[in-house]
Amino acid sequence: MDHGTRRAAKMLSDARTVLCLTGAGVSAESGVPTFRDAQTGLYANRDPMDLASPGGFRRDRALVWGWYMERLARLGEVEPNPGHHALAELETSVPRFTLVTQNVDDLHERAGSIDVIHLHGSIARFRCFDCGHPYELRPEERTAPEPPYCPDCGDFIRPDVVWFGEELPGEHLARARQLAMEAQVLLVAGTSGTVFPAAEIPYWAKTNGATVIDVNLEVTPISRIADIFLRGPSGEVLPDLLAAMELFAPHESDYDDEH
Ligand code: BV8
Ligand code: ZN
Repeated sequence: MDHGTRRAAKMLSDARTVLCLTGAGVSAESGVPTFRDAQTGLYANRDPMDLASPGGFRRDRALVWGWYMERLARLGEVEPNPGHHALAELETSVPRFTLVTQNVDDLHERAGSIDVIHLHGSIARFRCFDCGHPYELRPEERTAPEPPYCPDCGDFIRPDVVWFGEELPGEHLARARQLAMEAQVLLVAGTSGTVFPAAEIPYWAKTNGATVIDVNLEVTPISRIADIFLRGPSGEVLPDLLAAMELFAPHESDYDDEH
């Protein structure tokens, strides 16, 4: 086991409050392409930042709707990976553990994570663009070329995600900020730290004196401020981290000696 993993495991074992921030890199190993991965086919030369925006939807709702329906269909074919499962298990061994994610998939929940904050919404939820009326998509509407209409006001139905230029859900961001200010350890995994305000979380944690552990394939602005940078795929590094924590877990024998 490398020194960084051992140090990170010790910090996590000793911590009572841990906040975990994940990005698209955690879902990448389940086969969900990250936001920046080359868009495929029809979307190959489209800027995801434009597709994931109100203007993009208003300009070409059929194109944006098709992109989301394709991503939603792909989500139905993938499973949580060992990185998701490791985080779900970590939640059971840390007294206060919350997972805040930028991801719009449900893989953390499917792996068993309970206290999950979705900063950017959910690709499997829908609402009216104008009046916000929640909408249950019918199966046949998933393959329709255009989004359905809102039964209340007649505007178009859209994915209940936060698009670029749109505000994040205030209560989720406020809770994430509060937890970042209280956390003893912030564990970051699979994010480039380039999308704001989610990318502020590591800086809030640092301000509060938290130990920041970053798990990524590449060096990012977060790695640079992290106390421990564990380079590697989250699907391997996170389970290794969990296994390493066993070294510091109180064992029966520890108690026997005392009694
Ligand atoms: C807002 C939902 C303002 C849609 C997404 C400063 C402050 C506030 C805003 C801004 C600001 N500066 C700029 C802005 C505007 C903008 C922004 O941040 N732009 C950036 C690009 C410069 N922010 C916004 O517009 C936000 N809104 O602040 O509004 C406002 C204020 C008042 C009133 C009105 C408005 C809204 C941002 C939310 C956008 N929506 N998702 C959808 O998914 O369809 S963000 C989207 O990008 C995804 O959620 C994703 O998480 C995120 C990042 O993209 P990815 O690259 O895919 O993922 P990530 O960055 O996490 O990178 C992948 C990483 O994983 C890489 O580092 C890679 O190395 C690593 N990796 C890959 N494989 C693995 C791995 N690591 C480990 N293991 C592996 N196997
Ligand atoms: Zn409506």
